[in-house]
Amino acid sequence: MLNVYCSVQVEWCTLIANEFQKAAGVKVSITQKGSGETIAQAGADMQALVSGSWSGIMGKEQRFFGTGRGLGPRASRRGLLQAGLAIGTLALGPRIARGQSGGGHQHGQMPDPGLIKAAVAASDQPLWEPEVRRSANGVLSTSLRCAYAWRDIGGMHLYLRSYEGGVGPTLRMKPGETLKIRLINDLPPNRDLAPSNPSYPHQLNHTNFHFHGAHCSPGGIADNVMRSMLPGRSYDIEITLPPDHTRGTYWYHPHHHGSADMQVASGMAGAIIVEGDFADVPEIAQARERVLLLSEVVFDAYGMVEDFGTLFPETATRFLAINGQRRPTIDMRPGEVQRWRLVASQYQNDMLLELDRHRLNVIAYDGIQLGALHEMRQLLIEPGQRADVLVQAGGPGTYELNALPNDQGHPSPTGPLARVVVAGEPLAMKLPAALPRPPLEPIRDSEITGRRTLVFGATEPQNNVAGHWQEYTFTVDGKVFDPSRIDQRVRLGAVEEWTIRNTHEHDDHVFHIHTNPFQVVEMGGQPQADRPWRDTVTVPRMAKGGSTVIRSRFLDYTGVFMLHCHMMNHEEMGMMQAVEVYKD
Ligand SMILES: [Cu+2]
Repeated sequence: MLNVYCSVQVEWCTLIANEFQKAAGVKVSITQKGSGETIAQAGADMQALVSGSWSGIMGKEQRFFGTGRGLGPRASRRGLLQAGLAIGTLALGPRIARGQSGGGHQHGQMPDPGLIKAAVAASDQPLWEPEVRRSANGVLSTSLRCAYAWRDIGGMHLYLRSYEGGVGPTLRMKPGETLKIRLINDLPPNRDLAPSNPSYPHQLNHTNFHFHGAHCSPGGIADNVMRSMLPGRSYDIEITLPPDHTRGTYWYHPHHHGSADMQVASGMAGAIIVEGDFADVPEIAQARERVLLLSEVVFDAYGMVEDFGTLFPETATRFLAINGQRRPTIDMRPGEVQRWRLVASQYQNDMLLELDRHRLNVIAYDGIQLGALHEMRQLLIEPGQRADVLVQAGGPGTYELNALPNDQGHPSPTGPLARVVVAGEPLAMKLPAALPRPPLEPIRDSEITGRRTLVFGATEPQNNVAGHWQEYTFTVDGKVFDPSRIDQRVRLGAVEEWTIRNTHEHDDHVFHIHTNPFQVVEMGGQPQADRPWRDTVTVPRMAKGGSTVIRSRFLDYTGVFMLHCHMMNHEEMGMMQAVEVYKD
């Protein structure tokens, strides 16, 4: 009797079991047990079988093939090899072609067991968009499983920490509704039990959940990034948006200090759409929507992300991707207008976007509607930001969406992101002539109740190019992050103007604060004519003016939340502060 322990991916287990029954001539029983690790181990075992380096089933007890008595006389190596090959062939199902591994909840589709070097084209596959999960009766109730998964990205076969086996699902909800998530942390135990230095990456399998850009409670089981969600356990998250919440494109990602950077760099991110913006603008309401999560793909020689050195050098990016695909194709009809929800889920660097012979017409930044179309030839998008753009297709042809050379103190990564293929019958669509009034009132001088200055700074190694991450320090107000310290105390109801200075000669930084959006008043000494509302903004290096001035209303929510640089290498090394909004 062969006992096969199986996680939620029952189809895969049944397949293996049947093949083994045939090949080895033993009875097989399936037990629902285990996790993504088990499946991954099975994948590794099968890979070893196929390559001929496999050394025995008995040693794998309690992993995938638990056996009480061994396999019996007919379990020949050749039989097992045939079984492995058969499974390997069968496993090249549709999910592989979409660059996604098996998500546990999607039955009826063949998961990617990680057996065979990807039979997936490295690029030029039709754009894949994440699964959509919607609210019903005022609640979006779902689960999110964090686990390792095999992923085929851009011709590379990678083994990464993931949500639901790949790019996180897109969550769609409305203002006033509640997001309820059961977060299942199926990552393996941490290798380190305690951090040697809280501002060095540590405990990479701890996680939590951050709703980036949400105006909501930062405490309790809401958008609380001080929570630790331990491997092997499950947690409830409950986030209620106020009825007047801004409507637009938001996103989620882990925010546990010590592991957030490694997890986001592995692709743990998903979009959240707060629905209902531009409902009365037919040109936008009729446009086909695309969710595009931008990312910088990094991995080590094992196809994994396990060491901070894999992501820290400024040249770490291997290539760029959208929704876990390298240079996918986006189909459009001539004249068609599409709405692209761009989410800058890349962990570290800026991207300067340009679509060959097309304009990117911005209608919202960071989930907050603009009052007029911003027509851009090139669009700079920084880690954490979002931009909703309308794209109107020109004549038939193929057009490249590229990340162009950009100087952020060091060169931003460049390369192809997608190809837009325009073909078929023309569509008579047009861009809106005007946009409705934006949702948030500008903050007037007379509203300001206080001012403060923050300083983003860094120390660098003598030889920057050869420098290792251990030689750097990233600080706010001269200190690295300390979770036991409150750095900024703000009275509930305050309306403040903050000057964020950047004393770092080498890099622009990216200021992000939780819970409340802000208006950008000045950047690099230049007054901002339209004073855009954002939740993430650049703070230029000294040579470019060295400061950004913002205004924010600290209304509705008390509690502790974070401000930090959204270049996540910097955040992880300490460029973060805790803010407490208190009630008198
Ligand atoms: Cu930074």
